[in-house]
Amino acid sequence: MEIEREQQAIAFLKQFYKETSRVGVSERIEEVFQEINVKGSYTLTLDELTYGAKLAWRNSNRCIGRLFWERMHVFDARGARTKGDVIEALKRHIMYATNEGKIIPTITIFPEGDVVRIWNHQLIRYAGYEKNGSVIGDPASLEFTRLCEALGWKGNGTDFDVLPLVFSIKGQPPVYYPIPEELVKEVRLHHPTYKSFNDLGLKWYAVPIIADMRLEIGGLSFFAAPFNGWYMGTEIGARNLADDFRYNRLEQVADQLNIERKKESSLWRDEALVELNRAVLHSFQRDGVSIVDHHTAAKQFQQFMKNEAKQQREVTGDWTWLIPPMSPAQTSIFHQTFHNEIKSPNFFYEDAPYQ
Ligand code: HEM
Ligand code: NRG
Repeated sequence: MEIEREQQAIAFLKQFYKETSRVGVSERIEEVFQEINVKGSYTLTLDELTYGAKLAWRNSNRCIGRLFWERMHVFDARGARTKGDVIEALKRHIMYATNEGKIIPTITIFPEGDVVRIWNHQLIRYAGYEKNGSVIGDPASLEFTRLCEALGWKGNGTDFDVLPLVFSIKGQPPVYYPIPEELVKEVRLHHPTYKSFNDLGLKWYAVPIIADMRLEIGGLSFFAAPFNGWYMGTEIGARNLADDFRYNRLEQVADQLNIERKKESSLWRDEALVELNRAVLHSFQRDGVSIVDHHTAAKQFQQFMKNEAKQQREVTGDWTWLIPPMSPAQTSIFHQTFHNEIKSPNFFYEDAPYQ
């Protein structure tokens, strides 16, 4: 265990010193060895932690947004000990990252190990309720919503109830904390030309903040390290609101826009998808909330690959996730192949602390 940690520490420190043109890596490695021998673990400097988090993003094979990997704000919350500390750090993250719509890619890193666990999938997400056979809200949140209710939380029962923050500190029961409304930016969906679209009453939250992945840097694990960028429009318009196992709103969109849906071959689904996705991009832009369309995102990813090639680094990728869910063959990503090797630092799935 310690040998492996030492190896990973060495590999990370070498990469960090090389890529940031620092001198003195052997001294730093010696220092880390000493620390591991005495304490069984070691502490990253703030510079190492910051660069390591950025590398974890750069190595995220499924992420199309990696062009901006060097531009992420890192909050060091390794000193968080109490419930109050955790709540303050999470609120600060939401506020700072939202930035009144001009979203700032941000990560907050809690103490090493699993002392703090965040139970939410994303810090901001909508609840889902089963009500005599049908679902209100987000079906993806059914189980987590029941858990929140078991902890004592009660939602309003709408399609868009923001779930509370839920986390635990080792040795203590989980706590929930409703996010103050003024911290949660949302965008009501309007269509640029079809005014009747507004009557669908759709909206989505501004900032996706993944909170349930483990950050690994130099053999150390940070189980609580929520991170965010901004949305790519299709995540909302082609998946969250469209999937039949999510909000499943394509039929309603088609009906509202008088798109005839008698025959599959009329491609009414595709037409409704396009209009829904136009509405998503238009509405975020209208409200000054950062968002990227999938064509632009694919071009940015191409630029990322070019930058990496220039640094003589291989870009690893997971093609099945990188291609957008709309018109994938219209992006260059579709016509390429990627080596799906998992490098470290990186983000990893973990079993939920509940179940
Ligand atoms: C996945 C876009 C920032 C790490 C994704 C996906 C998209 C995306 C479209 C696929 C999601 C899905 O299909 O569910 C973007 C955009 C960003 C951004 C537009 C804007 C800056 C970030 C940041 C990080 C990150 C800041 C981490 C520091 C990841 C990871 C995944 C992912 C780990 C895979 C998630 C999973 O396996 O469930 N990203 N991303 N991304 N992104 Fe990014
Ligand atoms: N598809 C999910 C979010 C996954 C991550 N996407 C990002 N990440 N854009 C959804 O809620 O639709 N990011 O860090 O910006």
